[in-house]
Amino acid sequence: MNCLEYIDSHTGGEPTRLILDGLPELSTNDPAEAKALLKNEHDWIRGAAILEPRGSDVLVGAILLAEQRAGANAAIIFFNNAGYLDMCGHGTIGVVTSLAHLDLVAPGLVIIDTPPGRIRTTLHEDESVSLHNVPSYRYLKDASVDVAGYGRVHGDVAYGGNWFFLVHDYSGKIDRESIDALTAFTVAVRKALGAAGITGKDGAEVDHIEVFGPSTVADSKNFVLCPGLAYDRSPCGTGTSAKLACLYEDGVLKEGDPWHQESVIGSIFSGTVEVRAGLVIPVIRGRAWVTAHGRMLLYDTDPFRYGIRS
Ligand code: PYC
Repeated sequence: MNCLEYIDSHTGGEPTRLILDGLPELSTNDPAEAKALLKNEHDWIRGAAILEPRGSDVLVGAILLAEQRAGANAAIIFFNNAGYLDMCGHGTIGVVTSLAHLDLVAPGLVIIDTPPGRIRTTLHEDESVSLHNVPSYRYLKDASVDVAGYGRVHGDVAYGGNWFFLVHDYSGKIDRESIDALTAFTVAVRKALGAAGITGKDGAEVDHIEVFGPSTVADSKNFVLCPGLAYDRSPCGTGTSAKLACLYEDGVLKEGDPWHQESVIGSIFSGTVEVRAGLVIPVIRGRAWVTAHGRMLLYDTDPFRYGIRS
């Protein structure tokens, strides 16, 4: 029987499951190499931890590698029900909060290595976490795509640690009552982007779709469709980073200006941009709470020990 030790948290309502122990030995502490190994040789961990019956489509998983490179506090690989993520903002906030709960890190600077690079985070005295994300940028400005049932839709393709399509012309409501309509629209947009061959850099799939509307408590309210069919309960750290990069490039936001992004369920991240050597580094701040710490048991006789796969 395999046994996976995990700790669960949520960041603004979006859950993160950090796998702490029970993992096979990986021959590397390089997160990009570890991600490829996990994907190609040990995908059973993702299935067991995230898919039903132990997980759900809403969960984002994170694997804490047994070893990290010099200068880092931890090395993390993120994944979800659809596959592996490059980076995850809410997940990073959840991971740092979980590591603090386990007394593995203290308030102050916490360095996390991820596949696209090293992330400098700060665990603040008020238990919120801020993270300096990977360099973020707009790749395509005002691209247009014909979306079946909705007509022509315009938006930016931007990178914030994952690839996003930031829709410009959604006029529906962004609230909890509209989640089915928002999901149907964003799924149709993603499908249309794929059919039209609109991608990120080097042909990367644009697998996150983000729509915006007015907020009464922040600068903007969003709905983010994640890879698969689940939506982000948080304002999405990488999605907010992609938005900040576009705002900066449009001259709407200057370096150091504050931005508050509300999620569809009302949780808020604050953010700003720093510019280093011409690169836009979004800084995202939010709060997570630990919700559980336990062990998943994978009996050899359980036909669904590695998840219910379609
Ligand atoms: O916060 O970056 C994020 C994120 C990506 C997918 C779900 N949350």
